[in-house]
Amino acid sequence: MNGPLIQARERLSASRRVAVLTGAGISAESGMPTFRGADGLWRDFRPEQLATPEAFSRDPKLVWEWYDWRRERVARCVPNAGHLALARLEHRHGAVTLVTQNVDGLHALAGSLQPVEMHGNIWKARCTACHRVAEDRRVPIPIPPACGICGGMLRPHIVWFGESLEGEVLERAFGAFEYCDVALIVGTSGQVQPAASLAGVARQNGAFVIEVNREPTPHSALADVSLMGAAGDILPRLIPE
Ligand code: BV8
Ligand code: ZN
Repeated sequence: MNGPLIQARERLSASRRVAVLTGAGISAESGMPTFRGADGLWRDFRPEQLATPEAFSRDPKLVWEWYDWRRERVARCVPNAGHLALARLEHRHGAVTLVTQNVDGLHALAGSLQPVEMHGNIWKARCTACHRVAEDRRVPIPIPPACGICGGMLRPHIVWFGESLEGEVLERAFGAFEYCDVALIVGTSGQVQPAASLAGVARQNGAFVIEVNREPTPHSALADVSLMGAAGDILPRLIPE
């Protein structure tokens, strides 16, 4: 482990531009269940069943109950050493773009300046009528919540399966991985598109790819260095205080 970790640390400190992609694994040590782990979110439902516009139009109450349950869990979570190490990298390095698939807001809480939240944010709600987006931190949230402006029904401001990501988000995310010289992929199973394509984009542009995960993933084949272990343990050694 030490060889690859030292190699990764040296590459990171010598890099000009770093692109980071995180997934649910970086929040696991904060107490958030991952999507596809054994304690996955709402075991009896698969995210693909609930996190869809069809599920919401069919049963908005059930979908809001799921998000209310997750918001209540997220509200009790604090950033862990992995989130803090990435925030340290941003403040120390200056040219870091952090892209996350997570909707829990923990990177911002850890001090990351402008995390690119590819799939939205669980603390934001969007009106299905006037499309106004606002932060809403009520826990529990009245179900279904109504827009304060027009009374329309609110939905989570989150990208569901089958929904396109915002253009500006895609530009920032793909731009970061196209031009980075080091890509750091942390705590993601690499199942969900288009996030799962970012590491390959970095590889194609000749970047040095570092993976941090508890287990091998599809990213491991294209990583220059695959550091197996918990993000909260590895990242502080990769980005020491
Ligand atoms: C889109 C919001 C255009 C919801 C989420 C190509 C082929 C097949 C299907 C598709 C395709 N292209 C598009 C699709 C459809 C779909 C898709 O990819 N489906 C998958 C399931 C195959 N993609 C989309 O619909 C996307 N939209 O492409 O628009 C379009 C439109 C229509 C039709 C086609 C294309 C939108 C995707 C966004 C979905 N929304 N989240 C919510 O959160 O409520 S995705 C959801 O999965 C979460 O955001 C989550 O972050 C994300 C990815 O999961 P991971 O983060 O990787 O989490 P996971 O549990 O899987 O893995 C955790 C990892 O951590 C593991 O590897 C584990 O080992 C590791 N780990 C655990 N503990 C630790 C750790 N590592 C380190 N330390 C630890 N302590
Ligand atoms: Zn409205």
